[in-house]
Amino acid sequence: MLLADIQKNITNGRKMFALLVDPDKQNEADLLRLTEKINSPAGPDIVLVGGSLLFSNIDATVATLKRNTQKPVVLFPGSAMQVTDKADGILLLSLISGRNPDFLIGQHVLAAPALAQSGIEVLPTGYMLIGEENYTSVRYISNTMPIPYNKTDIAVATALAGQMLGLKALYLEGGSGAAKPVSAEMIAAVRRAVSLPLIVGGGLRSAADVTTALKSGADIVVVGTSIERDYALMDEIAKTVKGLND
Ligand code: 1GP
Repeated sequence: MLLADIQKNITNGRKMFALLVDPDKQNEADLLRLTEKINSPAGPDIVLVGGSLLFSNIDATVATLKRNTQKPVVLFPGSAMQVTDKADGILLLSLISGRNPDFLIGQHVLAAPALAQSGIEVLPTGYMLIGEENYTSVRYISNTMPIPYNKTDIAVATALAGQMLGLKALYLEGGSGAAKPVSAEMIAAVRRAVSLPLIVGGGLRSAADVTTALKSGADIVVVGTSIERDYALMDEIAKTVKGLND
């Protein structure tokens, strides 16, 4: 139970770490090496799978992960094509920072019949793209303008609207491989404004970045690119999150 577990952790003051696996960046051998680390005591709490644009088959990646770990494997889809019933759940992302109807509701309509049949847990998530300094893949593919990096008031109003619309979680996205993560100020302001579980990712490269995001009010941090480059960073980040929880 993804949402129930997240809410329980929040109630207990326990922060979470999600590893993002991009199926294009990990071959079968990489995935097996990665799952050893995922299963270690210093592994992540959740494994997210997805990307803005995929060349490889998400189904195969999820199947390999599910065969090799007990950790929840959750879809983080770039489009309706990235759906498989092999996962434990899905962040059903509505790109509420943008004004592209396809990513607000269109892709969801396409995915809904398969999701209804799959029985996997659906977590309706308000997805907010933040930043203005570089063109990330998600910005190009979604054809939306992100909320400017320093416009905290717009981020707060967007988060509030997402909560009022009944979404169950919010994701502040700096963009995969972003030069700088979402600012501590913006995370803290959104945290003060809404009570929903708050996920923060994009451009988190170190234990220090993760600590800043969590201390500012994130409930879950997502790290992908930096761990793809250096698997050892996973231990460091997991230990940091654990240290904050002890
Ligand atoms: C991207 O938030 C995730 O959608 C993770 O970002 O790849 O920069 O860690 P990174």
